[in-house]
Amino acid sequence: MEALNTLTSFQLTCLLLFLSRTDVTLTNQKLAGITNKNNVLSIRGLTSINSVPVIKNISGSGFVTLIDGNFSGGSSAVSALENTGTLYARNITATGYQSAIKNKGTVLAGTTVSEFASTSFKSLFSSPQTSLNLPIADPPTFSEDVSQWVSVTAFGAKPDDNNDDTAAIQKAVDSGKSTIYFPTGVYNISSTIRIRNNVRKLVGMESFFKPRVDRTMPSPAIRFEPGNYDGVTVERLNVKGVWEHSSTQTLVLRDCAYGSYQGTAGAGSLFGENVMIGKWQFAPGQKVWLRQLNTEFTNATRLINNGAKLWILGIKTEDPYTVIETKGGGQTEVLGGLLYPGHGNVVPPTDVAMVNNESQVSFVYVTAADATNQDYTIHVQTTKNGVSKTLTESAVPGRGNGSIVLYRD
Ligand SMILES: [Ca+2]
Repeated sequence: MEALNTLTSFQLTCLLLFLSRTDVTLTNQKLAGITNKNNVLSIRGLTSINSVPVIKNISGSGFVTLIDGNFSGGSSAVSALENTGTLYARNITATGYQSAIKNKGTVLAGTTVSEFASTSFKSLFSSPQTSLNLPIADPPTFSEDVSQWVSVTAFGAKPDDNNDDTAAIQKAVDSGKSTIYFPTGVYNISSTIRIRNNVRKLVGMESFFKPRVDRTMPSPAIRFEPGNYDGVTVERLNVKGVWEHSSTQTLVLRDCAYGSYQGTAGAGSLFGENVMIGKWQFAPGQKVWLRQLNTEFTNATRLINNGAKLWILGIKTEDPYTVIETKGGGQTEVLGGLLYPGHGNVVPPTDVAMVNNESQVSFVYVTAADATNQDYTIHVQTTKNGVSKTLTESAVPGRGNGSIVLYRD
């Protein structure tokens, strides 16, 4: 649990252009737990002990996605959530307040909310006007004695010297220790690093895997192979290459960046938390939970969900191209986020933000655009039983030059 009660509402307003958090507790605020003006918040697991409103979403461009809220101590003179912009809320309980939600000046009766959207879901086919509500899981946690940690430098790896570290890193991986750590700096690799045997955790310190100067990165750069534990966790490691998930183990990527992720057939569950990876491909049957996802640095479709169950809390993009293609009977649920397809440039009108090919999706997101031609013209293209339909920009509410998209099919 994380307490934000030392931040004023003003500070929060300044901090959050795009934020997705889980398990936040707010107590004893004076005016509001969170005041949001224009920004995009995606929150799961918000606890509040306050008499004042928990969230004031005070501008037309403000966009709040909130699931699993438990609010107590409320004043009967106010509602817990005061919305002027766009609000999507699910599974909310408010105790003491006059109601859970006051929407655009109207007090909505009830102190519990199973699902509320201030603007209706769109569908191109006959579908319920709700999110998919996919099951949510949290990454595995474990504690480990420091005696099980070892540095790659103990096996001869040396950061920042432009000499190859592949053999030394592989020796550390195969040493029998379960946590392998990488003191800060750049490690040069020339062939795939195979994560296997007794490894349970890789800990970087914003450390990089890169090829030597004037060499090319091996592919994959890092491969997660079958090992002794149910899961492998990677923290604060930057890999400028392919991350290949080739085991049934659960993989957790936390505060990692660069490259692309590839889940191979039979790959285990994947968790991503605050990860900046541009391209992702998930395998049939995979279960994927991504929170605070930033997909920069790509010039093609960003996420390809081929028959997996993909859940995202808070996505952010820059530049055009398709954001998510869902196919093979996959399921994709996006809960909150900011797409910025123009990034100062014209977006090709043929680009489709979300492609749904004979699969199931629900999306809750907004776009930001600096000019009218810098948004997606086509937000969703859904094909069902061979019939394709599109949801265009003109069919959804505006957000300045951008769009507000709630969609289900
Ligand atoms: Ca080196």
